[in-house]
Amino acid sequence: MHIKAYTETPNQYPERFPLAQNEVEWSKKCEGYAPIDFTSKVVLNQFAQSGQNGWADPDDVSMLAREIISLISELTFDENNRPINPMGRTGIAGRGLLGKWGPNFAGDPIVTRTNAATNKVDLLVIQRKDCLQWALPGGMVDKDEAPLETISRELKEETNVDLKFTDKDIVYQGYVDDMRNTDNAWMETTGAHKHIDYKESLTFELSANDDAQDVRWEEINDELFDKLFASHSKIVKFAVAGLILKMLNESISKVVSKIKP
Ligand code: RP5
Repeated sequence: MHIKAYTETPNQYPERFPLAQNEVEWSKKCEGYAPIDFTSKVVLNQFAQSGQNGWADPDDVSMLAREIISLISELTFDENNRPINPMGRTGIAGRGLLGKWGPNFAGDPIVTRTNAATNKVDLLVIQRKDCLQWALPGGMVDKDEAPLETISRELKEETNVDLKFTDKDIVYQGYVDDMRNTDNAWMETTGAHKHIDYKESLTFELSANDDAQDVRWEEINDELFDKLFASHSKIVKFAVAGLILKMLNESISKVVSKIKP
């Protein structure tokens, strides 16, 4: 846990409190654990400017006008009523670059195609402007927005691809090992998958916009898994497993239909 958070912390973050693997779980002892409390000025200014209507919570949790609920588990709170990261210690307290106390919800589209030229499965990826890493074209859930709406909106904004997603497309809901995570604020996402016909994919007019500086199809292989942002490889693996099962089922149905009684 916290592999990316620990090894790829954003530049503006203070150093994370050194933790051994067996000190991450809150139930395990961690002698003298004293993480620096850090919330970015960007986050504090956002609340100062926009109040409860902006994307950032007040720094004083007692002023929160909402309940803090996670997709993962029931949350526990510290002596100052701040939510505690259910996946364990991260070495930094506060919210870092994240606006919300507790889970910060995102939506991630996983769009794949079987490349007729290579016979391999490709994934639609963007290059993020903030860290230059290749990633799913996802983003934060806006106020009063359903995650499936976020997924379509972010896909359109970052790649110019227009697709609608339904509950049946959801392949992942849970924690994201994101470099911005802290002991009191972390990412949770919903990932939804669509496998597109190759000919249809050729009609897409790909264009990188918003938080993306590049967009392209990349073959799904170990090299891609090694470089994808945050937990995106794990989310794509769930989608690929579902795709393989679907293809297997279709092949079995074809064979069965040919068997004469
Ligand atoms: C990741 O950060 C999520 O999986 C999602 O892709 C992304 C949302 O953050 P922004 O792209 O809005 O920075 O944890």
